[in-house]
Amino acid sequence: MALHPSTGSSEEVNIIRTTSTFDCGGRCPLRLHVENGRIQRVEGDDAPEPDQLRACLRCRAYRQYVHHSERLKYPLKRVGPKGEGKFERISWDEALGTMVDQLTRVREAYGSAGIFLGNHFGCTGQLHNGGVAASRLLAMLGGFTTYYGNVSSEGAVWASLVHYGSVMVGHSREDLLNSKLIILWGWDPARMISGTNTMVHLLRAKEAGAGIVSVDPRYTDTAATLSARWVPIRPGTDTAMMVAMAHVMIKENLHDQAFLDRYTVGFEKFKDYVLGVEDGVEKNCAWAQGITGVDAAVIEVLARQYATTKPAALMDCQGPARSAMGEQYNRCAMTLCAMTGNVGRKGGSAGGGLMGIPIGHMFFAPGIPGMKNPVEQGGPSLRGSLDLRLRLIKRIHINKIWDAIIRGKEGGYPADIKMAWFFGNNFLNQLGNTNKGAAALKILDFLVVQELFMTPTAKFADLLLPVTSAAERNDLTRPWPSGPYFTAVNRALEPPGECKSDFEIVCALAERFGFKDFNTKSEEQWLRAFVEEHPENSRHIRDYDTFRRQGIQRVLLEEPIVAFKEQIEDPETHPFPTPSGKIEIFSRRVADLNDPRCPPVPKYMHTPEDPYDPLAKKYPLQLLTPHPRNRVHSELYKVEWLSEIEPHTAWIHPEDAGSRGIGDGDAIIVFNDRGRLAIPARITERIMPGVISIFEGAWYDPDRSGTDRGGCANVLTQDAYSGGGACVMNTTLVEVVKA
Ligand SMILES: Nc1nc2c(c(=O)[nH]1)N[C@H]1C(S)=C(S)[C@@H](COP(=O)(O)OP(=O)(O)OC[C@H]3O[C@@H](n4cnc5c(=O)[nH]c(N)nc54)[C@H](O)[C@@H]3O)O[C@H]1N2
Ligand SMILES: Nc1nc2c(c(=O)[nH]1)N[C@H]1C(S)=C(S)[C@@H](COP(=O)(O)OP(=O)(O)OC[C@H]3O[C@@H](n4cnc5c(=O)[nH]c(N)nc54)[C@H](O)[C@@H]3O)O[C@H]1N2
Ligand SMILES: [Mo]
Repeated sequence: MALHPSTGSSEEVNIIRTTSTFDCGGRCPLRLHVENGRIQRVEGDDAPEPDQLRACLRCRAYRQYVHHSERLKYPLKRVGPKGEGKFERISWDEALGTMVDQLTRVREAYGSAGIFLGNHFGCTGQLHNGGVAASRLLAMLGGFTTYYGNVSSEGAVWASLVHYGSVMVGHSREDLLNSKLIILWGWDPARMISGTNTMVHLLRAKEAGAGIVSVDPRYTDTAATLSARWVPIRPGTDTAMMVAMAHVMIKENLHDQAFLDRYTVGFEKFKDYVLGVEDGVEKNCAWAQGITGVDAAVIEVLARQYATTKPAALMDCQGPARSAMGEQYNRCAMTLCAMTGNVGRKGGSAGGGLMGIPIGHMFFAPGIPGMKNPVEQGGPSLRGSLDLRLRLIKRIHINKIWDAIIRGKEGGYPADIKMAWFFGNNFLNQLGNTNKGAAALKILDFLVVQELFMTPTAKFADLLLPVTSAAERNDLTRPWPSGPYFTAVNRALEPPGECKSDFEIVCALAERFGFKDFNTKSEEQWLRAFVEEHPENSRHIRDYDTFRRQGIQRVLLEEPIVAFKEQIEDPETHPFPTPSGKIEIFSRRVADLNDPRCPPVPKYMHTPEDPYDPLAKKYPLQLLTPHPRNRVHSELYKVEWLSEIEPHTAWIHPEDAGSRGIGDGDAIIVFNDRGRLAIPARITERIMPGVISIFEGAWYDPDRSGTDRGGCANVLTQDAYSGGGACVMNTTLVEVVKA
């Protein structure tokens, strides 16, 4: 209890320390001022400098989000055509009964593989996301089909596993202060956060004199804030530029041969590719200029600067990796990090795209341990192999869910899906090829969606169940891209209407099925157990009660966390967890895949819908779909303050607009063979010619003619994945006309 913050009167205000759980992964401490069951005010962290974790605009709008008038409050059943959004209120009793009936009907008529579980959990805490609980319940009922692959960064995960055998490739962010040169390669943390306070550390590094370069087709918010040198590059061609940088280093003998000899395998094979020994094509800067659109001289200067400035951090993020060239880009970046001897060194970087550190990251035991899924038993193992084909024998790639629903076993997928259960996602809006998604959802027998809002995906549900927001439950969460800290979610409000968490819904359903001891712990017992029973958590969180009360446990680091520090300092005792024990620039495991899309050393290759595809004659512009500043994907879309911040527009260069007679603010149609969307043009030199950019996450809203009036970028993107499994979101050709 405290004095009223604005009036100073003694009227009592309850201040709840908590955090949001949005999928930016930032996890900022919040203080919610609650009066009469409503959040009146949101304040951020009050820790003194330099530890203060600064919340951004999205959490500042938390009140409008949580109390939004369009929150779903009651279970609903569909009464209009699929996709139209006409529903009728029903009771929880009827809702759970319907679910039991449908799960039973589908299992009996088609077998358990006909049930598809599509849960996503980026936007939730650890317990209440219910994903593990739902898997367990369905497994107890005979099994289910699900998806494989991380939509964010599967290419980067694959690449890091190839090179390092580990996905823990990040440094704690304060280590940026030790860098003399920071290359933001497709990295825009001013917008996508990448760990709360990453921008603070970048600003400090800049003030301390670090050189900052941004390689991106857009002049990003981060580049603008740091007045970074901008190297615009054609999307999807980064690997060619990196290969040419390697060429400069090799030719001028700037690479760290001693480092390569000691810590890596296969550099000679990569060198043969770079110098053209392998294929007669020397990958010099002129070669790269022709592909990337970056002047040969610019590439040369950056190569020299990166090779001679020590230490230097090459920060290759995931945007360019969410593409048809996904893993090659991250593999090539890691190769450059090794060539310059920056791996495992303070102020350096290991590359690999993921940037995560182990503290606060992933040591929460899941809510109710899972059990084996009978549908996936037998045959090759899902884990451990770099061969996606093995995994796809049993699972559906996340970007192929729509295709699998439409084509089923005849199309080579593991199951004929009849019923789907979606929660914690807005997949129709967020996966590639939204129009195909709408067609797929229409042919399902039955779709259950658990949601806070009537999203484009929710409109296709037969049964729509209302869920609580993080302000209405207790949970634990984690800052996923960096830390080092742990956060707790503390319940500030009563759930509105009849909302339940996903976890509570699964438990209620289990009870209906007669599984009496499905859940044996209370919420409080679970959360305490997560902290106290896992040694990696209890090592840092000494006192559970204090942690919960304060909402945060900071971890004081005596030294910055540096990925692979031990492997570099003492390679004999600490080999890399790869088959060779070294960094694998050449990978035997990849060579054995015999997959032309996965060469054993990183390479630049042509892909469908790159700028050299003949399709570019018809669709000459490359589409980028970065993450929006004012939303987290499609979440927060309804929050008025946030839509005001940045109207939804397509960035287009003056030359491309001019040649099409488009003026600033004009309505345009962006289209290709997969879809059409309407959106206002924003003419800006912050994007390079030949490229257009539409922030992902705007809600799909097709009109009768099929043109999406909402401006959902995924009506244009492909439902494809790269050789390493990356979702191909940023490899899309389009054309634009004035509406
Ligand atoms: N074109 C393009 N598409 C992209 C990307 C891109 O770069 N370009 N990026 C991709 C990436 S990296 C990601 S991670 C995905 C994200 O894909 P999604 O996870 O599908 O996207 P979100 O918009 O975050 O959807 C989360 C939904 O869950 C709801 N929600 C929030 N909390 C809860 C809860 O506790 N329970 C339930 N049941 N629901 C809840 C929210 O209201 C929201 O509608 O998008 C991908 N899509
Ligand atoms: N505000 C906000 N923050 C978020 C999210 C959000 O939706 N909103 N989503 C969160 C999630 S789930 C994730 S996975 C991360 C995603 O984080 P990222 O994947 O890093 O984010 P993106 O915006 O997709 O891409 C980053 C940059 O890459 C550039 N880029 C795209 N293609 C290319 C290319 O081919 N070459 C080069 N050089 N640059 C390219 C884009 O212009 C953009 O500036 O962000 C997280 N943070
Ligand atoms: Mo993501």
